[in-house]
Amino acid sequence: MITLGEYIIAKQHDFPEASGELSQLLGAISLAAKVVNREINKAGIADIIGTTGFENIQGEIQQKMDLYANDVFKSALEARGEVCGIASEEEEEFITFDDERSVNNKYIVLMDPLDGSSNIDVNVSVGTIFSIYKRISPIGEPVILEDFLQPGVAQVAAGYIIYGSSTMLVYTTGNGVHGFTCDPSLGVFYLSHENIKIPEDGSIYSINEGNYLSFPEGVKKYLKYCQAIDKESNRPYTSRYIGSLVSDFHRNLLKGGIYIYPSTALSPQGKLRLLYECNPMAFLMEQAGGTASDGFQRIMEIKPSMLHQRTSFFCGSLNMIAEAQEMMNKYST
Ligand code: AHM
Ligand code: MG
Repeated sequence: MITLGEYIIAKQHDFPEASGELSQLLGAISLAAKVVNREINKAGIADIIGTTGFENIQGEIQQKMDLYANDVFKSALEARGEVCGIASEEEEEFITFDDERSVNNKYIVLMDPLDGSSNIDVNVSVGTIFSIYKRISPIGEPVILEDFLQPGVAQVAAGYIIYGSSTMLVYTTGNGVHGFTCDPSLGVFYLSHENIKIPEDGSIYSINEGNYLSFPEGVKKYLKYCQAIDKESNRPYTSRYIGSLVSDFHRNLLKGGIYIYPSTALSPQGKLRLLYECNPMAFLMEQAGGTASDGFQRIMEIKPSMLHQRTSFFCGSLNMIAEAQEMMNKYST
């Protein structure tokens, strides 16, 4: 049984310049995950389900657990003293850690502390997503917006925690994707899924089909392709949509599949956020042998201009994304 901490130390040669910093940083993230997990597990009997009555910067109703998770991850990252700033879905502006130790750090973290949080009220799996970059501003000075607006290709690490039937932490530092399952009796993450690879041909498609009428023509055509009967390519595919990105992504990663959140009437730029939802998932997906695009171009090459920027998101098995992109190019340009 190899723990997360042991594994990171054993793999430190993958990431020599970070030496102990990355293990400290992932240690802070895994500690915060255990605290959030403990609260989620008792959601029905503690006063933590439901909304706060407030909206976040993106006009979305904040759940009590959104704010709780945000505070837990923020405090854990600040206390560990390995990052110089963070950005979060729940915070309008990025946060600078400018005490003497933090200002000399190299790394920043972007996160969605609790993705899919409205699902907690109905006991459905949710997740935390994180993305780690090296700052581009000089060490010793406070972080600046440009540190957070780097394209996904500059990520040094990314991952998620899924609070599901078991709690898992899955991460990459650019050398494969590795998954750890939490033993709840010990509160320890053990290596359970080393070097995860997504099948090149999947047979699951995940999309909120209720928005069908306002999907781009290319997406409509692709959905009809998924539903067509063709023995050779194993169609019709199976439709699975949880409405919790981490859960939909995790299932498709293990089984093979495609996740699509395209532009819709309600979300003309797409719903998901580039910096702390799509980029980290794209990095993981590419490392697992899959791919991620906005329908036309690689997600990780998009140059962000805003912290809370949204994008269309197509993510999953190589050949499924290729087919969907072909339809986009043919019908939606
Ligand atoms: P959130 O960050 O506010 O929780 O929103 C992101 C979530 C994703 O987890 C999920 O894939 C998507 O929104 C579901 O959206 P919809 O309900 O429109 O299908
Ligand atoms: Mg989210």
